[in-house]
Amino acid sequence: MLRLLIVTLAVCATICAAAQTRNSPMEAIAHLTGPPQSDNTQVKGNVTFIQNDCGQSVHVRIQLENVMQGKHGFHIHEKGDLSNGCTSLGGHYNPDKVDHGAPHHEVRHVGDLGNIEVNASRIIDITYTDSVISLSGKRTIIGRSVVLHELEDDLGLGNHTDSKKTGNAGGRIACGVIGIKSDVDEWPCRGGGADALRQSMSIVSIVVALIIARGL
Ligand SMILES: [Cu+2]
Ligand SMILES: [Zn+2]
Repeated sequence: MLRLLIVTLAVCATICAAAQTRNSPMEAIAHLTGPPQSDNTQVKGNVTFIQNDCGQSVHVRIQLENVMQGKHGFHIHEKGDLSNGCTSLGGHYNPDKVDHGAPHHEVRHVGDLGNIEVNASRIIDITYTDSVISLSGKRTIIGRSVVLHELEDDLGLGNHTDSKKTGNAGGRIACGVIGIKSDVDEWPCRGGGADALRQSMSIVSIVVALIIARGL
């Protein structure tokens, strides 16, 4: 009887843990536009973000047109305030208050997504993955912004005084606020630490139940 109870407990704990795993990805989108350029065209397009589960890497798809050929700094900025166009979006999203860097550097702003390189077609459609930004948890990028710069980001390796702050990437040629794209009623993992604690408690209860069951 006791054994049956413990097995039931183990099964329940497994289901509880499984119930916390999402099976539909979280998606966000920023629609980018910018001021008229020297040839009167305007950069426009979308940047979409997909995260399959809380704490996992984010897939970033960048689809833009009318971008001048060459390399352009590409960042997440801290604010979602478009009241004064791209200029009111604040600096790079940098909750750790560290130096600017490259996406693959140990030390970088959360918002440092490096450069995108555009060819003569002036159109870009690329997808890559970043393991530092997140759509969920305490440091979600939802409500913040995407900024595309005029110049190449020197990734914190240049001699300019702004190198360790902004990568000296020049003006802002396009921007957009990151909003929710998924069909979700409640955004998951907002609790951050609390969610992680609940998840680890479920795992602990499974392990304890299995140890007791084996002992009987
Ligand atoms: Cu920037
Ligand atoms: Zn930065």
